Amino acid sequence: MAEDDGEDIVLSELDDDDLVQQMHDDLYDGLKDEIEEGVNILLGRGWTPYEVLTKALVEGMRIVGIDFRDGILFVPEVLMAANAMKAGMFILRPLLIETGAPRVGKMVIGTVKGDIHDIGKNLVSMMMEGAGFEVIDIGINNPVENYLAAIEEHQPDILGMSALLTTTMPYMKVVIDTLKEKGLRDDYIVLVGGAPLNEAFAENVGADAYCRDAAVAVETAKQLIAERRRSNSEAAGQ
Ligand code: B12
Repeated sequence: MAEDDGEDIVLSELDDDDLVQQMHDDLYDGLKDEIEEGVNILLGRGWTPYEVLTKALVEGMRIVGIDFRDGILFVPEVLMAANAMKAGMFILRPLLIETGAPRVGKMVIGTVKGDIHDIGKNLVSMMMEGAGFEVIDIGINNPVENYLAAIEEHQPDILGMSALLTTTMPYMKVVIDTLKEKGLRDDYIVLVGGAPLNEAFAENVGADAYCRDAAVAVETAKQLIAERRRSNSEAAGQ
């Protein structure tokens, strides 16, 4: 995006604001090494992993998304940006997770059939792990059978589904309806997310909640698990 005037930019010499700005440009240009370097510099300056994630990476990806939508960027460029973003997330992941918190619950998460977007899902996984959840990530392009196999094997508290396409989001209903048919729906808290979704959609497909971002996902997960445990113990006490 931003043209430099031929001179090499030394990232470590930029102040925080300029560095974050430069990282948005570097993410846009799919410069993986520069993103890794920028992440490390900000961490070295005392930024929290969460701040680096949201202000440098997620915000940069938001800008990429706008130009993709407007036909200024195309799939190959967005893939490069996504790779750079993932490289940054790779550095942050262990730092976000290293809370030593006791496991507060378990989640199985995956992107639905036909959909290969996974950055948002990965972010949710990281933030949930950081909040003390055990997360089993079953990846992308999951047919209903994969969700069923994973919940049977791992017995999670939460099933999370991600979709970024208007053509794939209806598949969430297929999964939830299958759970209902098998009498399993009430055994799990079902959370759904992805840019094209909203609360009305979540209600419509029979999910427990829609979460607009990873931070909301953590809060919602904690709240719904607490509610569920409370009502289970009340039921047991009666
Ligand atoms: C990166 C990207 C790609 C990359 C994906 C790389 C990857 N590994 O993920 C590539 C280049 C492969 C790609 C391909 C395509 N893409 Co694309 N892509 C995007 C883009 C620019 C960014 C998505 C992203 O990563 N956002 C950043 C993350 C952090 O945000 P997020 O995903 O929304 O996740 C957050 C929340 O939604 C929520 N959340 C997400 N999942 C979940 C799950 C749970 C359980 C919870 C609780 C919360 C939650 O929390 C997350 C973190 O805060 C979006 C634009 C956009 N604005 O979304 C288009 C976009 C989604 N893509 C689009 C399209 C059309 C496509 C293609 C069809 C293009 C093509 N012609 O081939 C293909 C489809 C491939 C497929 N079958 O899936 C359209 C969809 C339009 C529509 N109405 O359906 C969009 C909206 C762009 C646009 N405006 O045109 N894409």
